[in-house]
Amino acid sequence: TAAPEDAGDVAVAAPKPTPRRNDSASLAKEIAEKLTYAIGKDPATARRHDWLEAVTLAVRDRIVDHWLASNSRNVQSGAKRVCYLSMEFLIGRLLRDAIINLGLSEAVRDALSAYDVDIDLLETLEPDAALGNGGLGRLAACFAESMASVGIQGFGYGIRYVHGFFRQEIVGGEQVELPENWLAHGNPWEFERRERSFEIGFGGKVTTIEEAGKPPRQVWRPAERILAVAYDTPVVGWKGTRVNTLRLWSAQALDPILLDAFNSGDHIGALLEANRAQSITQVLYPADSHLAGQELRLRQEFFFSSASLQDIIRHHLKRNGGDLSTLPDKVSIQLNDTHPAVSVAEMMRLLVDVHGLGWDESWDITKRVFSYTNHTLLPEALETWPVNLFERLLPRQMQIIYAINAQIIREATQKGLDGAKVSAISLIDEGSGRRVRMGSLAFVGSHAINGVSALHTELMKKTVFNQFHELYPERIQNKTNGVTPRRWLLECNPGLTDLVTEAIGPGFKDDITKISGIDKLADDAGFREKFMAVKLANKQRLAKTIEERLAITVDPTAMFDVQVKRIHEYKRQFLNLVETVALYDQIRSHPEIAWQPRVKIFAGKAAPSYANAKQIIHLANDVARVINADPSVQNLLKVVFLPNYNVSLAELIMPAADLSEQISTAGLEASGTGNMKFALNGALTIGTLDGANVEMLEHIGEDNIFIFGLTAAEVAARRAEGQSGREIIDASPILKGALDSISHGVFGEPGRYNNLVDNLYGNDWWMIAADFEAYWQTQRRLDALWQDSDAWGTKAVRNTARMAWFSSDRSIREYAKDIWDAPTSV
Ligand code: NBX
Repeated sequence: TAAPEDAGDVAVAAPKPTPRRNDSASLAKEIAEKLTYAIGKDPATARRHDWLEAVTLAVRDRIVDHWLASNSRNVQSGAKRVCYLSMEFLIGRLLRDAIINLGLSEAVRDALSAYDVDIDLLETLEPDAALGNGGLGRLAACFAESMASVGIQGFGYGIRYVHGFFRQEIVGGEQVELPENWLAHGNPWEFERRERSFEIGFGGKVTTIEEAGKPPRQVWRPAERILAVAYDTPVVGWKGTRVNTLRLWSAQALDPILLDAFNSGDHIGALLEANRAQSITQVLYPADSHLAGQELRLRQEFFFSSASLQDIIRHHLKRNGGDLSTLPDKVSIQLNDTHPAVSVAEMMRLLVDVHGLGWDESWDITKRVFSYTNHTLLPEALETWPVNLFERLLPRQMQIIYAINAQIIREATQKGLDGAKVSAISLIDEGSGRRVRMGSLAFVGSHAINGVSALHTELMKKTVFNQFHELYPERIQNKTNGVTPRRWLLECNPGLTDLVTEAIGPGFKDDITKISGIDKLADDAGFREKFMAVKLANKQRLAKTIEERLAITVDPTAMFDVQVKRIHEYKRQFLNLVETVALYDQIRSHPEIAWQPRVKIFAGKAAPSYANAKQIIHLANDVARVINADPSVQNLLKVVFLPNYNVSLAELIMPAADLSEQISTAGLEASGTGNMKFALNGALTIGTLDGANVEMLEHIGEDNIFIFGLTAAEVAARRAEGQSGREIIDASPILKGALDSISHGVFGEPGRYNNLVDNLYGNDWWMIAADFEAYWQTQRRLDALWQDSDAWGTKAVRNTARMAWFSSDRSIREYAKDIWDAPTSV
């Protein structure tokens, strides 16, 4: 089906167009031309959306110049390709990212000012590409950008969801989920590649073919076949030196027309078939912490895995004289969590059944090609699929999984493992109905398995993958997460970027480690004042948004205390809310204390089926409503829940935070990446010794970060003892008072929050009662610090100065060196 991307079927020596020029006059002229000839609008009557599209198309032309150049460099260098397989790419808006990375900010601004059009305003009209749930999806987006920026031949593979992560509205204090429709006005960033499409099968039978003189072969004859069509989006790296490709697959009926003819007389039936095919890529599953378990989800996983592998193999065969034995030298495939783990079985099927390689050689190739990143230890989030569902949908892949399992168990028994240990490494969980363990499949099919922070990696070795680690001690390694400093500093915080440039020159934009140059300025009163003035301006900008969206007036000089992330019990927004209520009580009963004005800002989405998380959102809104209406605390405490948290809102919030809440129950947050974005933008962190907070402490220094609470080991010990929260609550009047007002109806009907509160009296699983006192005291230390604005400012500057290590460029270079063996700077 596929035509090669570098050689068309008509070879014409057409003149090469001259690359686009980057001066504002050329841009202005082209933007007007796009408006007229690509969009068909008269500049005199064009709407803002038309201008946005015209600017996007003009910028896109410049991207395409770099893209084609990168692609032909790829062909010439033959350097190793890194394929990042992820169900989610939470990329957000792309226009500003492209403009900054191409160095076009000034030129675009000037070009548009000639027409009296404001680029900042246009940028806000672009819809967010919300093809992800949270940290995992955003990490994939940061990594894609970093791969282009550090010069890796990177390929992102994922799904082109028609509907991304749902839009959240708050109605009567509660979350309401509405469909998201990012493609409603078309998507100028994507290029449909109809010629790049692959058949994907489901169901059917496996038959054994016996031919004289040949070993028997297995042939899978799927009952259902659909088409995966590629949509390519360019990924622009820093300075545009390299433009990589994000290839997202869309499901289509194999042949809608034929189908139509086949069903002649039954047009409706034929269209239903087409719809059924398309349904695979209609919507992103919005659950980030427990498995959806639906058949459609497994279909999505297989669909994009199979399409990506077929594409990778096709490309390799074309470039390498049809020799698959060299695949591991030329390609690395990173599995982003277990969502693409079925790839291990599908790769084996493609190598053995389709390309005729032997089993052992195929297994060796598979292990050398794949590596796998784990993002969670939460047992309820570990993916498993019922064997019977798997077998019905993917009969050949299930056979292969059994064969791999037999081989692994043989290896283990040879190494002397006994019964219980063997069942721990089995790919089939025999416990609660037979289920395929996707984490185990990903593990055995990979040469490297990584966690996303030092602590998380150590816990992986001790818990979920304990037995595997004993068997294969060299496989697990750590790769601490990072965030791209382009989006999370240069783009979202132009004020701070200009200030740093003025102070130490622009070199930190090319190499973020140079930002440590401002460390010595932390004690310079003049610099500190400018730094805090930038912060204040960012806070004013956020205050304006809060006023516009919620009609709540907040004082930009108050401490902005922020917790934004997915809503989850382990992330403990509830702990923050209990502290908020306690503070509210204390402010009213102790007017003699020098309370510091605070604005508590929350945002985040709950999985639609996660009742407790939805209760936490309800409580946040109830608490906000009551406190904001109480004149007795007016200037000292405000509470804000900003609806519909997404990448764009994060870009507004991160630069405006004074205090970053990273307060998960220790041992449960694999890494966190919001923690990094806040600190890079000069917020101080209040946090537990969890995930990457541990490493942030090492880099930022203990004087500049506020750590409290139980350690992961202490949490594990307490859980084992099954300690209840009752004693702690009864001994703490402040905590007890807050919990009483929450359950007795101060913030909504009495009893509404009984479930949340009763849990604390019971086994306090998330250690909210256990950590409350330490959290409360640490917050009061922060109150004291806030009064000393010089001391606060010094710490804020040091945070920005010392966060460079948490750049995703560093993470990606580590992956390239230790896991992929792929060159950088190509
Ligand atoms: O991945 C997150 C972790 O919770 C963070 O600690 C970590 O920083 C981040 C990047 O490594 N995990 C996450 O976001 N998971 C999901 O979004 C998810 C989505 C679908 C699903 C399971 C988890 N089925």
